Amino acid sequence: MSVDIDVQDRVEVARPFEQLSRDELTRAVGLLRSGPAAAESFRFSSVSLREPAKSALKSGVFAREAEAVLVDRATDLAYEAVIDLDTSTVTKWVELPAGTQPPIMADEFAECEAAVVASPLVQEALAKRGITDMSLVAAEPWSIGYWGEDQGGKRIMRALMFTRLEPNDNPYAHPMEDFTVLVDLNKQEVIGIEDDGFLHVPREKNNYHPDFVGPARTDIKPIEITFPQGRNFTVDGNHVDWLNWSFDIGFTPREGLVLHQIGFRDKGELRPILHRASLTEMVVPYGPPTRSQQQKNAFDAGEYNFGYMTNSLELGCDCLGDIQYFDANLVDSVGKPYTITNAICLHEEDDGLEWKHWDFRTNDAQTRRGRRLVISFVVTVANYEYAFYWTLHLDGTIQFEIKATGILSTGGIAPGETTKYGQLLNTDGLYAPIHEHIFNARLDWALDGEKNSVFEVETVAEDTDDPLVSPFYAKRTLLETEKAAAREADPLSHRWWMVASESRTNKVGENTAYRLMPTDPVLMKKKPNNWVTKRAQFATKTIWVSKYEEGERYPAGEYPNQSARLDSDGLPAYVEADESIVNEDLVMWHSFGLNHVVRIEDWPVMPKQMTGFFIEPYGFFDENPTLDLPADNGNTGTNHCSAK
Ligand code: ABN
Ligand code: CU
Repeated sequence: MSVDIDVQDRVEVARPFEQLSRDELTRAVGLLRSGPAAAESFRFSSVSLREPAKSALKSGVFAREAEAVLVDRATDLAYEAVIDLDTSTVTKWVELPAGTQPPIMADEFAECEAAVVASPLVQEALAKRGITDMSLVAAEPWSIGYWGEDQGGKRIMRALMFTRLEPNDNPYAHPMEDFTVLVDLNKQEVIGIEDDGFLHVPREKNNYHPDFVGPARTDIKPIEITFPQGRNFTVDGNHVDWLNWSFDIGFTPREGLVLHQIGFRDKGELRPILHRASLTEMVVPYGPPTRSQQQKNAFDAGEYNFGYMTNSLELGCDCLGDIQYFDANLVDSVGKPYTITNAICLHEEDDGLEWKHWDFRTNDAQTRRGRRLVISFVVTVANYEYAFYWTLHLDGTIQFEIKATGILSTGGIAPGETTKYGQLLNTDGLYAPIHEHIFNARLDWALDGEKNSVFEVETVAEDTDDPLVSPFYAKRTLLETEKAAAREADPLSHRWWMVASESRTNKVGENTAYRLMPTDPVLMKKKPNNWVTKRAQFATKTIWVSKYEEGERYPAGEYPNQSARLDSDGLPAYVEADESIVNEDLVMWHSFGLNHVVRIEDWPVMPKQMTGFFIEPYGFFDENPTLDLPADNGNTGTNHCSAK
């Protein structure tokens, strides 16, 4: 089904990246239901805004479109659709190759768990472990990945098994090691039990909940953050202006929060920095050699859709201060729109010291405090929470930070044994396996214009035998092609990457630039021939740079779920043509994260572990752009930070 539409029919939409309203979602689903997806067997993996192409954005005229991904449970086939909301037409309806598995739907999680606990085979295996109360059993559906064997087009998950000792007990304290259950999601039935016969289930209670840990301390006094003269930011729909910064907020089922058209107002001129910035993927490989630990690997964005796992945030809990929230509109698997209220939190914070100098000769001290704007959201992926923070600083720095918290994914060993592959959590055979969280952020640059180039910069010493003179300098290497730009970090040479404009120079004649500082450069620890590594090629390099192509959106490809090899999609495919990236429209992909060598302190709930990166101006401005900060820090007239 394809319809030609005259471009003149288009209405100009003021906000190109504003997510679909519930009404628009209802219309998109309705058009599919009254068209190609009429059969009840169709499930909606996602329906969301189809972002206008860059070419259309430039013309200022673009359609309001929805894109949808569906699964037909009757045939195991998946479909992609595009719906033109201006003309109320389904303009694309494409059957995907057999075996393509769209991300797991939130409803499938619950359906999978229900099928597992209802299975007599499972109940029999549980009885061998002394577990008979099914209401206490927790089956946790994990993507099955790919291990060299095709699943014949079936949509399958593997449930890890846990139990609770009472209804609000922590199931992760009671894992059943090497006992897993395979479920056909489209048929909602158990198709296999993998029971390696390890029967010990750790039974010590370990819980973080106040019902278990007892009274909270009472010695903490309140903190309040107020803006007595009003906020420093303004919000118009999904557009935000804050001091020098300007950007649009978007939200997709796959990525959750997306920032669009990030620019900095420099002496009155709005200068573009990033066309689009988002966290696009994460993979979690596990270290222990046992079957069920090796089988664990999750592409949390591509297989589960971060947007669907987004929390509704609470004032004073997730964010503190004068908060602006944004809701997220999604559809459930039968296409019914729903809203996650307060899905995104935006607020301003004090940023500590911005700069200072005390002139000891004159006894003049100048001190300026910084501010930062934080735009955040939090997802829960079964056991884990990830809180994602984009932070804009007054000096032009953009920081991305992730707090990993929640509950460890645990394993069981025989009581009294130890393992080098993880951290014992108690003496009843409970341990937490070593694993990695390797994230990938997609940075679609527009630095002072569409055309940019990338340089690698390292601090190098010149060869010399002279004990008195040993020069060193920052060496720049232009990365000329896509393959040459797949690079690893080297913290000892202080290696980082600089994105330079090709159309603008600063006051000393250098091309204006920003730099990516890879502060947490972990890479895939599994060997190259392992299936997880093959499927998560993005996690084998710290940065990748691809020439912008519409549709190149996700580092592990459009459909990583159950996908065999992802080198036909995702980053390996995006750079395969090895195109020139000099003076081009560029996308940078940064892999970073945590090697989670678990601590006993990470249990029973993990105090935040941080990871992230910075992008900083590097010759973008002609001088420190915060010289104009007031010495009174906004408290009119006090000037108390300018003192003799
Ligand atoms: N947090 C790991 C995970 C991912 C997907 C499903 C279950 C658990
Ligand atoms: Cu972890």
